[in-house]
Amino acid sequence: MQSNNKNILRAYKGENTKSLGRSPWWLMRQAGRYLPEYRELRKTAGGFLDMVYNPEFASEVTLQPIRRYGMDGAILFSDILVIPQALGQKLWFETGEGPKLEQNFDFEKLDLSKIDDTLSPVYETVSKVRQKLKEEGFDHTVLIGFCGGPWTVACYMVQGGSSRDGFEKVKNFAGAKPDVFQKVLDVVTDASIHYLSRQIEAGCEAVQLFESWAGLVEGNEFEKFVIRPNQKIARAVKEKYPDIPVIGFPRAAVPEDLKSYAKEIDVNAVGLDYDVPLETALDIQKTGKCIQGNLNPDLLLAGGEGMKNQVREILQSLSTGPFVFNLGHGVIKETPPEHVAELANLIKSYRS
Ligand code: 1CP
Repeated sequence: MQSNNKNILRAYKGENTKSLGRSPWWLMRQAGRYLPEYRELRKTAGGFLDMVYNPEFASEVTLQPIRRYGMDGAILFSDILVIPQALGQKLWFETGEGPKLEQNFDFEKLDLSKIDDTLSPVYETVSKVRQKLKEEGFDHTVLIGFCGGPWTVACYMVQGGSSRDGFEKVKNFAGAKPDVFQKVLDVVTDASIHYLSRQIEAGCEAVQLFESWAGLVEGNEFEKFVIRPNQKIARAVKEKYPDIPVIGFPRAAVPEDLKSYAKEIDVNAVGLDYDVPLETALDIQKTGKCIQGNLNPDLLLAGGEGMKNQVREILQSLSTGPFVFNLGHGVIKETPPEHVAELANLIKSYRS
């Protein structure tokens, strides 16, 4: 099968679910700790980053959910924070605490020239995943590459890790040192363009920009910190690889900002979180863009009738236009794998 005939790519490019038979689907964080086989492999690999930079382990983990559930999209196993690490800021993961990045790093030292020294194992993972998908007969499954949105990546870089207070420190930093903050955004943007290009050259068939903290800014700041850098990345990718769909996921953006994001940025698809009002989703879909989303991960965790009802509601409302089923955010690690199996059956048996 020609890769550009795969249904999920047709949906990203604007075809209606009706002409595809059923909605294509995949789940953010589908490769991860809710799967026993992931936890098993993780024990052998050592740390999370040891897994990311080992193409054999990372390709296996990417394939694990596909072997169980046959999603239409396989998300590359990596992390958005490999970019700051490749640019020279130290990165590590502390058990139970999540990511940590070197504090008081001198952002003048960010160095774009050697990022592939760190990132080349990720490109090798991409080739391995494509090869395994082919060998194992997953002809309908596309490999989706990704990077973080520059605003989200910069939040972690300035904060030095996760935040419990909505990255207050980052907002203060951006206000006190606007030039330095802009430089961080610019370097991360350029690194992301390079990183996505290399992922595509190694075999990724679509790419997603994870702008998970988009909702922390609004209006002018949203324009400056989220729209502009995302637009620069989307445009550069489209210019070089016009056939590769670009998906933007500006999580928790307010409806007005979300609509501007969809209108101003050259993305094929917009990922929605579970709080987005249906009218906003339909307004965006009417402009010809594909919508991706947006089951609440808490409902997948709980399973049962609550999940079934919301899945049907989403499929009914959104599968009249170009649509790819996903969650509104990542799979929660306590989610029973059987609930994902049930979700797969619901999506595969639903006809719009
Ligand atoms: O095994 C473990 O303990 C590590 C948990 C883990 C995993 C499975 C982390 C640490 N990253 C990942 C993989 C990952 N991260 C993928 C590929 C696999 C898949 O999706 O199935 C992707 C696309 C990401 C993207 C990512 N990393 C985002 C954007 C999406 C989102 O969740 O909002 C963000 C914000 C990160 C940072 C990060 N990395 C890891 C954690 C726990 C976090 C979040 C920290 C926080 O909550 O602030």
